[in-house]
Amino acid sequence: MRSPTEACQTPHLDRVNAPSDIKSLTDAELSLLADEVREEVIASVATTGGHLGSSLGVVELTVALHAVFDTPRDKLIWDVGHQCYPHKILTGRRDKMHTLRQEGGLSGFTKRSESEFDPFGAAHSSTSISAALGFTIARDMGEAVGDAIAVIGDGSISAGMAYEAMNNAGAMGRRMFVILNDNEMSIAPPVGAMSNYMSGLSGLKDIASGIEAALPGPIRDHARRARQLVTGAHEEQSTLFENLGFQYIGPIDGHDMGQLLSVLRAARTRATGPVLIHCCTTKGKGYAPAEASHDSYHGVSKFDPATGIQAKSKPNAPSYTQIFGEALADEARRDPKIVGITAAMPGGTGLDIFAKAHPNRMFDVGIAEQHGVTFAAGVAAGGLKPFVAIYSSFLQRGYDQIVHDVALQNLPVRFAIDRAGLVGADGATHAGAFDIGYLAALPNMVVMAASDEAELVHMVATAAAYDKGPIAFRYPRGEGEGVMLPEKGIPLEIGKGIVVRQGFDVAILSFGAHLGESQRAADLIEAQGLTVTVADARFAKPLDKHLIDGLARKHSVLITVEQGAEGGFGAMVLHHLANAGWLEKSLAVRTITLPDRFIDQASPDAMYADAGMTAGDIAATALQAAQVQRVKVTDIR
Ligand SMILES: Cc1ncc(C[n+]2csc(CCOP(=O)(O)OP(=O)(O)O)c2C)c(N)n1
Repeated sequence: MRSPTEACQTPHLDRVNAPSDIKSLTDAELSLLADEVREEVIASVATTGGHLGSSLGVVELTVALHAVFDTPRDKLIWDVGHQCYPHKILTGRRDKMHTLRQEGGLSGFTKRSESEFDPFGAAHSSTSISAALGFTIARDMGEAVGDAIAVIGDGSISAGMAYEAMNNAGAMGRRMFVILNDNEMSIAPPVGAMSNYMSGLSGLKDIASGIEAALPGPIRDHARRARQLVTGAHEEQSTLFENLGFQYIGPIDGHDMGQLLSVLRAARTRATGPVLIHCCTTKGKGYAPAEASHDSYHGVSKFDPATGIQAKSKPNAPSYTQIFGEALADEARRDPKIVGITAAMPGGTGLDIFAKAHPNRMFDVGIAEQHGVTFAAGVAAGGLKPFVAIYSSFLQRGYDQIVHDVALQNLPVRFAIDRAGLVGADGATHAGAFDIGYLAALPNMVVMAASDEAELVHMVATAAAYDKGPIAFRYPRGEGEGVMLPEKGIPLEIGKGIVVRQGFDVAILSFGAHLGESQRAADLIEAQGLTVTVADARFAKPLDKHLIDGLARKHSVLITVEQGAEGGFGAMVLHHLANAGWLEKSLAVRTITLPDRFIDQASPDAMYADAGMTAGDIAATALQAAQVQRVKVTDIR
């Protein structure tokens, strides 16, 4: 297999098949290795797309960590894992980098099943310190584990979980390492008091006393001078991290191989308790288009390495995300009580559009979904109308807050749930699979799903108008169906679905954005001589029992369809059918859901095919249920 940079000279990288090979390089050669790794990252992400900026920022750090620590015995844990491309290149996956984020290829994050050098999988942020502490305990209780090193960004360390872990680790006092990768960026510019605090730290404190003696003089002196110049702070002034029980080392220049190696070697030799090394880096380092870009090329599509220009496919229709942002901004023009809340994802959720129109009514809480949900509960209790826009998979973080702070108190928080269903290249960690089930289980909650972008506009209006309690609406990643958009959203009747196609034999009851696929399935079924009713349920809670009873009464087959896991909409419908006595009659019922397994990355279409949710799959299921034996399932698929 031709490596993407075969044309470039990579003499040092060519010698590295595993981190053990790095140990034989001199310090000067390690710098050259880092340069080659950087070129390799640029060349390979140019062909696949991915998290470029974050990976470029940690090239030197990755080389230095592998040079000093003894992986895989030592456990190197990358928070989020989106910056791990240099790590993948150095840990035996170089020749597979061209498959990154593609079907059957390397994951875009760390993944235990992919490599022994990925001791802990990730993709959701702020888990690394907890996991590292867990490995530390395993080591101290005699397992074959070395040191644990968590590498966490300044954005990710803003989340509560990171502080829960440091609180615990600091009190335990066991030897472990946290590398704070401070590039002063999250996806968007980081927000919050902690972010300000860390910026202030640049220069505040120098080398922790136990380790100081092991460092070369110039580094010690440089840090001390920086501290005094910048802050005038006293020698004995402590950082927050020290108050939490960590030895604080830094700040150091995360692109200076000499500094990195000295500090890491000293820390590894001397540390007796938890150590935090504050490492300053530049997101997108070493690639001019990334360094110059407003988002440091956090996530890119394929691009031309010479110019940095990304290949953007021309969308046929605006994205659901954009439609949501515009619809909410429009509602908010008429309703001054509406506010928007995001957890560090203003661009990803479309709330940047809302913020442009209503800058004082948008709140970015940082990567803090739990806090964001309870904050919204407070905002609602205070009399406003909060719209919390969070991806389905990240909302999982805020679940107890949804139960305890929102649903139990019946507070009218509006949940805009983006990235519902399978999402493509980000894979299983980002799949919006569970929200229907986990929300529909809750008393007081209203749960809607948009079947197209016009429905989304109406659901935004419905949520704005609905004040009786919490309400959620889900919609998928990517572009809409291309339907005409209404001038203005009209609130839907709560708990009412609609029939969009009338037949007599088979009924397909779709919840959400698989309505188009359901229609295509109906075409396939009708080609076999049966007629099909297709209904858009709109609501998983409250269920439109009248609609369901009507479908059950008039058809011999009822199929539910949803872009979510078992235990969601289909389960809600089955509860009703069972309790209403329909299952004792001659009705064949089937539920089309995501299967009970995690689905690896591919294109969304390929992932839905893997899930058994294509129009052909739905039609085959319906025909089998209708006992149309003459049709072979394989024919129709
Ligand atoms: C729980 C959770 N919420 C949101 C995200 C989306 N997300 C991915 S990376 C990122 C920013 C991380 O910033 P930082 O830790 O500073 O790393 P950098 O990309 O700057 O290197 C965010 C918000 C996530 N992965 N997990």
